Amino acid sequence: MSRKKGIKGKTATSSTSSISSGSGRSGSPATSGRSAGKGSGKAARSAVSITGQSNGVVHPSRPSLSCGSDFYDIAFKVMLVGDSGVGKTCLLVRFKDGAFLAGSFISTVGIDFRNKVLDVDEVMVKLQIWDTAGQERFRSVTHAYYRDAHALLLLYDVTNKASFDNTRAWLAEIHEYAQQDVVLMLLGNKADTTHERVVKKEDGERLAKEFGVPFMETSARSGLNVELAFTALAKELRHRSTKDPNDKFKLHDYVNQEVKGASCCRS
Ligand SMILES: Nc1nc2c(ncn2[C@@H]2O[C@H](COP(=O)(O)OP(=O)(O)O)[C@@H](O)[C@H]2O)c(=O)[nH]1
Ligand SMILES: [Mg+2]
Repeated sequence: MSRKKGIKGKTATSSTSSISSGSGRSGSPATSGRSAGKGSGKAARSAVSITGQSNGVVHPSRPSLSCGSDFYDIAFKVMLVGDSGVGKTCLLVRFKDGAFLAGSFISTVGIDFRNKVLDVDEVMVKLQIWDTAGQERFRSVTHAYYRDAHALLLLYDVTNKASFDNTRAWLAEIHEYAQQDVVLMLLGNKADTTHERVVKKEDGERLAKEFGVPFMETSARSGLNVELAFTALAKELRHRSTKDPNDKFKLHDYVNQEVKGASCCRS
């Protein structure tokens, strides 16, 4: 296992599992196994000794690493991909800040990355979530973008059939450039819409089945399943990192169970 570095960031608390977060507009990720030598967080790095490296997962010695108000045990890079306008930036902002940003400003600008730390079974998991900052409009997302990703969220917009159809092209890119064991999930965003919807939930489910990936519909506007999508990724990454053969966590089962649970209780 490897060690990580601290994060620049400010404290933020969200409804369920997250405890802190930070954000950035530039620079390397705070941590990643492959890039353990680069990036920010020099202060924390110098204060904690490196214990080892494994599959891009960074493990500090206990107690948890601290840099400013951030504490975490392991860190991962998550990337958001999908056509321009599907809601990637809004999803990230909703997850990190609990807010919905309407309008065109956010879609033209985008952000680089945001950090958020989740408590997963008493392990503090830092997700460094990367947005594409607009490159996807020109299909110019660099291949290097995929390379260090531990997890990818592939989004389409349920009101935009082309964005749904284009998930195949995105998946081809992912298969070509991402790490083989990257954690992947398909999200049908803008599930809050009614009249504008053109992609049925069943279509998304069918496609996800064909891809062999977990699926859920989300809404950055209402918050539907946003926390769940990121928490599911964090759980999968955290369980993978333990390398415990008795660890029976299954991302598909977890997502199906949680999505079913949420819809059964909605009136
Ligand atoms: N109704 C609805 N609109 C959304 C949702 N998410 C994003 N949008 C809108 O879709 C547009 C594009 O969102 P943005 O996050 O910029 O997409 P990106 O290009 O994939 O980053 C903006 O006008 C958002 O307000 C959602 O969940 N529901
Ligand atoms: Mg964007």
